[in-house]
Parts: sequence; structure tokens; C-alpha cells
Amino acid sequence: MNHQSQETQESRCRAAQALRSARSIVCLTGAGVSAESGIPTFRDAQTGLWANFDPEVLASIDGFRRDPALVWRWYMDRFGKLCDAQPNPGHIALAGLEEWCVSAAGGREPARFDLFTQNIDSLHEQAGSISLFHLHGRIDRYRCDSCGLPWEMPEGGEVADEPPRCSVCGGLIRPGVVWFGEALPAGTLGKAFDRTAVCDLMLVVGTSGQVFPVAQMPYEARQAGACIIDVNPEDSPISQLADIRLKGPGAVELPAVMEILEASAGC
Ligand code: BV8
Ligand code: ZN
Repeated sequence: MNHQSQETQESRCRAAQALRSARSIVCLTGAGVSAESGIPTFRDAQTGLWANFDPEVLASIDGFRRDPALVWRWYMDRFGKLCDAQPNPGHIALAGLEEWCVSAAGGREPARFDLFTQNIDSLHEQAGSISLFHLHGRIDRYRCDSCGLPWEMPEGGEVADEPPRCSVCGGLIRPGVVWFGEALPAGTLGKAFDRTAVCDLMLVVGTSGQVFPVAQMPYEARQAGACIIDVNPEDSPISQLADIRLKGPGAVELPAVMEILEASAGC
């Protein structure tokens, strides 16, 4: 085994040992965990029709108010791409890790495991994650921007080129996501920071750590004395903070760590 892969294997072993001894795990995921499902990350260069648009403008309340049809078309385009996406081995490994933690596998005390995602896709649900919380909403939920009345996307129906109108108040229908400049759902955000304050391990997968207040979570976990594991092929502010770095794709690193955990033979 060459030096680089030996180092990688050692980091995976350290991650497995940290997970094995943790009693209260918080997992935070970002767009990178869905990359191997073919979903461009939030800051991947926008392509095709959207190449000249800044996602932070399109994903903002100001952007929607300024040009609702443009923003609506961007979400319909993303929603269409998401419909065919499948969970990848990274999503599946995280669902397996949750089950391993709570089932007290390996004769250990059960551990607490909660997954907080910034992603608006439902791939964690499809992979089987249970204790799962969406911090930035979901692209498959819609509501009236004025009165909040939920709105159902018509089954297989043609999607209009501009936002439909609310049947009750005539307001514009919008995706149930949290836009820049909007508050996150208070209950979910409160739970995320409560769990962060008491966790003894935070597993961060596929986030550039640029969007607040969520990006604050690893810093608060560190403050609370938790071990930070970062899974990302690139450097990020969180990888600098991490105690253990798995420098690779989630779809490779997470199954590799699960394999070591389930072998229970240690490293
Ligand atoms: C708010 C939903 C207040 C929509 C998104 C300080 C405190 C509070 C707010 C702010 C603050 N400073 C600035 C702000 C304002 C702003 C903000 O953070 N701006 C940033 C740009 C500086 N925050 C807000 O506006 C938030 N609201 O605070 O409101 C308030 C309070 C009361 C009343 C009114 C207002 C709202 C933020 C939420 C915005 N919505 N998404 C949509 O998706 O369309 S955020 C968007 O970024 C996505 O959700 C995305 O998930 C999220 C974070 O990005 P990442 O997930 O990290 O994705 P990214 O592409 O950046 O990185 C991917 C990573 O994966 C990379 O590192 C890459 O290397 C890695 N990767 C690639 N392949 C793989 C991989 N990793 C693993 N495996 C691989 N295969
Ligand atoms: Zn309405």
C-alpha cells in the first residue's frame, strides 16, 4: 500500500474508532453528499441556461420578488433533475451508520444519532435515514408566498413557466426552501444547535461551510469539545477545523468507514 493510501486508511480507522466510542453524534451534510447522485453542488459552476446566473441571487427572497418567473423556472429545472436522482453509497452509508449507532451493534451502549442536512433533495429519506432534519427546506414542498397555504405539484402535470397562483388569496406559489435573507425554521434550527452543544462527535459531509447560521455548527461543536470529522475531497474552513479529515468523496469514504465499523475487528 503506498504512503498516500496508507494515510487514507489510517484516517478511516481513526474515524471508525471515534464513531465507535461516541455516545452522541450529530451529522451535518451539504450539497457534496448528493454530488455522486448526479446533482450539481450549490456552488458548482451553473451550466446551460443558468450559466450566467448567480445561485445566491436566484435562491433569494429578493430574487423571487424581482423576477418570480425566472426563479420558478430555475427550481422547476432543478426539481426535474432531482426526480431521477437516486441515493448514492454515501447516503446509504449514513443511514447504515444511524442504524449501527442506535442498535448498539458490536455490544456497545446505543448512541444518539441525528442528521441535519442543508440539502433540499429527499435522497437521505430514500436511503433510509430516520432522525433527519432539513435546515434549508425541501424542493418537493410548495406553498403560497403570501398566505402560506400548502400547494401540491400536479401529478405528472405540465409545469407552468411561471409560478401558479394560490387558490385562496391569489398569491404566488413558491418552493418550500429557505432563501438567502429568510430565517431558517426556528424549531429545526434550535434543535440543531441544542444537539450541537451536547454532541461528542460531529460528522460533516460535503459542505463548503460558507452558509450561515448552519456553518456555525462545527465551530460550536468544537467549542463543546466534540471530535470533528470532515468528509470532503476539497479543503474548506471546516476541513481546517477537523480532528479527522477524510479527503475524498462521501460515496467512497463513508462506506469505507462503515466497513471498518462493521468488521468490529478494529484497525
Ligand atoms: C438567515 C436553499 C437571517 C435554497 C440555501 C451570519 C449569520 C446569519 C446569516 C448570515 C450570516 N452571514 C451572512 C448571512 C446571510 C446568508 C449567508 O450565509 N450568506 C453567505 C453566502 C455568506 N444566510 C442567510 O441568508 C440565511 N438566512 O440567516 O436569515 C434572518 C433571521 C430572521 C429574519 C430574517 C432573516 C439563509 C441561508 C439559506 C440559503 N438557502 N439553500 C436552494 O438550495 O435553492 S443555501 C445553499 O448553500 C444550499 O442549501 C447549500 O446546501 C448551502 C450550503 O452550500 P453547500 O451545501 O456547502 O454546497 P457548496 O456547493 O457550497 O459546497 C459543496 C461542498 O461539497 C464543497 O466543499 C465540495 O468540495 C464538496 N463536495 C463536492 N463533491 C463531493 C463533496 N463532498 C463530499 N463528497 C463529494 N462527492
Ligand atoms: Zn395564498
